[in-house]
Amino acid sequence: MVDVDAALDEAGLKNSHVRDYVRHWAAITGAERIEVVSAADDARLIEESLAAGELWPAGEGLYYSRSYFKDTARSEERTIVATSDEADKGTYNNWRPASEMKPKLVELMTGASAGKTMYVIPYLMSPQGSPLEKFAAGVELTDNRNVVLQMNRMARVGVEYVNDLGDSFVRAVHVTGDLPNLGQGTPDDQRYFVTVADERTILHFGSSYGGNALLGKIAHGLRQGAYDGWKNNFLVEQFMLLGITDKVTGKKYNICGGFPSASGKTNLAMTLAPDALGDRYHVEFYGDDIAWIWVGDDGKLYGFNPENGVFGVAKDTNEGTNPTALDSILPGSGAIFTNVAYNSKTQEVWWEGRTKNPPADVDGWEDWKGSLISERTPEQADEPWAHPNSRFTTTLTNVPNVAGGYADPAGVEIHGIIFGGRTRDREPLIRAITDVAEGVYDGLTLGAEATAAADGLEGVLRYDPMSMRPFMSYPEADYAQHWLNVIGAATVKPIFAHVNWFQRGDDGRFLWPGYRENLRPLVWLMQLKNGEVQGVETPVGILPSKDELLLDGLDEQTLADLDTVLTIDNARWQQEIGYREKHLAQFDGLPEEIWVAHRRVADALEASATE
Ligand code: GTP
Ligand code: SPV
Ligand code: MN
Repeated sequence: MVDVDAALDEAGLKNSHVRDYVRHWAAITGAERIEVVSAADDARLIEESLAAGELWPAGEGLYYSRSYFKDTARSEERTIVATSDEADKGTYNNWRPASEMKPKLVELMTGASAGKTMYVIPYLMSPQGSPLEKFAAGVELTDNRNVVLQMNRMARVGVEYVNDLGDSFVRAVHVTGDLPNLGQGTPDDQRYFVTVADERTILHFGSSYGGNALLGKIAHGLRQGAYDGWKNNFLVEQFMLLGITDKVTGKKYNICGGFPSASGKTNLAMTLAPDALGDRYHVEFYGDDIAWIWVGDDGKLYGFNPENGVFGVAKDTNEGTNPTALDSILPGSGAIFTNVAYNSKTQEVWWEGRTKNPPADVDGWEDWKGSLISERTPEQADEPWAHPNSRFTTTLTNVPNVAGGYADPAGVEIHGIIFGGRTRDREPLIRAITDVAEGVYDGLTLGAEATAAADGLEGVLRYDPMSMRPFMSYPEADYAQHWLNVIGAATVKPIFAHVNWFQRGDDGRFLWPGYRENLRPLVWLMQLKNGEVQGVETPVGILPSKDELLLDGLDEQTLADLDTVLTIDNARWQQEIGYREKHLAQFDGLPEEIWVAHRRVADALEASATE
């Protein structure tokens, strides 16, 4: 038997509850060695990973890794939220009884780390000293060194975060499993990604990538966090968080918001002011994927980013779309690239959209699976070099426009909450909503277009309430009520808005240039909140009039397309109302206030159609 106590003593891990937990799982998983890690171990672990061939150099202080090709960062169909109360069963949380799932996971994990090191990662998913800190501490146990390196970048890691906490930490156990033999995506899939929410225990088996393996981020930072928030009066959301400073007035506004995965949270949070507005506005980055939000003693709404790093989508990241992201992964940053293309001779990395065309000289280039590009058959010529969900991992301190106060335990005041999907028609550039119930209703009916034909009908959304569908941990009706309660308790209310950067013309082109230009509608929203502009009332919210948007520097085509992106297609909206009704009807016991908001919007659309 491995000497757990010796390893814990050596690391100064004194919390007896943590020690019992490590001992318990060391016995189950059968790990051969125990190693407690802290952020200070990163350089040594990097060297070990390079020597072991788990990581490759990708320039000075930059690293490259590959996940097993059948592994996925997230697997909704294998993800379960378990509790001991069937009333916790919702539409999207794949609820199962804890009594059924725990023995299953123990069985899968038994002996599954034999011969491996079990790393003990004490972590914190919040700035230190925050009022929500007691919900943010956890200890991940993992048998995978790369997971440690990822956690070191994405969370605050060290024994100091858990030594004085007693029993209030999340138990997060990750066992990789025998990746080539897990039947990923087949009828005998062996994987399970379980959050036992009422026991604050996370048990993930069968992956070593992304949210399936870095348990601080998604499993704790979102699923467990949301469940804890429900019971303790705060909100936990898949939201980006940014600050906009008006350099002329000196006023600062903070906006958070949810966009379904891969719909542009990272891009928006890292955005720079467009050149024409750069003298007036400055944008600061707080977070790109998660926000924890609460009402302070002064009645204002506050939020922080619980993460310490960015796990960003590589695809389409370039000087035009996201120069900030490129600056955050420069040599010396310690960034890790996963599943992009790699040149084993020059140690360069590349992904689709990094440059218009892939490198012309394919010598040394390997695709994300490690196959040489030069050996591709003509049929393989069109396959992407990088996986579409390839990512870069870098710490917040590397993000050039990270806000000075990003780690402030007091958080920042939230002035606006936005929702944004991917919709090729109907959704205007921005529509503001001042009523809280209508704002919550709008979040609940957020969605992104079904992409694959099999996913659904043209024009029908895959609804993704508040962008939390894959992370929902309790029933949607309770979730809606919880939102009404928390925001209702704020004496200074945020303004809501729905945004859409993805409307397309008949020829398929994007009608709005997006990216840096997205600052323009956000500035308008804050001006509306301040009463500096009036906007135009419509049945679905207040839209900017054309002359209210700051238009300096936009091209002719964009100016012409504004007529489309700033109008409401009433017939299309009425059709959408029908789809929404079915969507909301899935949630038993939805608060009446949400239905009232829905009917108010539906009636207003009908009235304006017959005007
Ligand atoms: P997760 O990390 O998966 O939660 O996703 P995310 O919401 O952070 O997504 P991300 O920012 O990585 O989304 C990237 C995708 O959205 C890329 O394909 C971008 O090119 C595209 N995108 C982002 N902003 C815009 C925009 O303003 N306009 C257009 N047309 N595309 C955009
Ligand atoms: C997402 O898929 O929304 C992510 C990446 O942010 S992962 O952590 O892998 O879930
Ligand atoms: Mn995400």
